[in-house]
Amino acid sequence: MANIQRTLAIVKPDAVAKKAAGQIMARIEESGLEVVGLKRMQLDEEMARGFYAVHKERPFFGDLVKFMTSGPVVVLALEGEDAIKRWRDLMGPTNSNEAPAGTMRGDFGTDIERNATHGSDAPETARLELAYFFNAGEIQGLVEALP
Ligand code: 3AN
Repeated sequence: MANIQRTLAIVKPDAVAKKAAGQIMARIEESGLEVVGLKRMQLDEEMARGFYAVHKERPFFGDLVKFMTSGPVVVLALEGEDAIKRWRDLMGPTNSNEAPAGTMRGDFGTDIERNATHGSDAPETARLELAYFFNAGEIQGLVEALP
């Protein structure tokens, strides 16, 4: 049975600054995933802290917030069969130093912090993360029944 999902992708400030957002979107579309929501925005500290709240006790939290607010991001809602895993596979591992060529993090990132892209890791986080950035009506999904 088809497992159509939505997931949140973020083109992080490093990749936007490198003008890689278009290439990243092209690769998403070539992979067969659909971009069903899209906005470019500057995160403020409150937005970034809230988004990464699960990491707030981690030693890298302050740096992460600083990086994510260092310039504009492009936030995307993706839809397709197994979209969550497919987008994470396209991104590659968290650490860009370990990410193979051909992956987003391998090709456009620098290290574990400046790693070019974000992707939700599970259906529940995808729902929460999409709702964090998109209002009702800002996602034009192909599949009616999805939240
Ligand atoms: P992923 O984004 O691959 O799911 P998480 O959820 O473990 O990875 O981490 C969230 C973000 O926090 C990462 N994308 C990365 O930017 C940052 N991060 C994770 N671990 C570290 C670390 N050890 N040092 C600096 N930044 C980190």
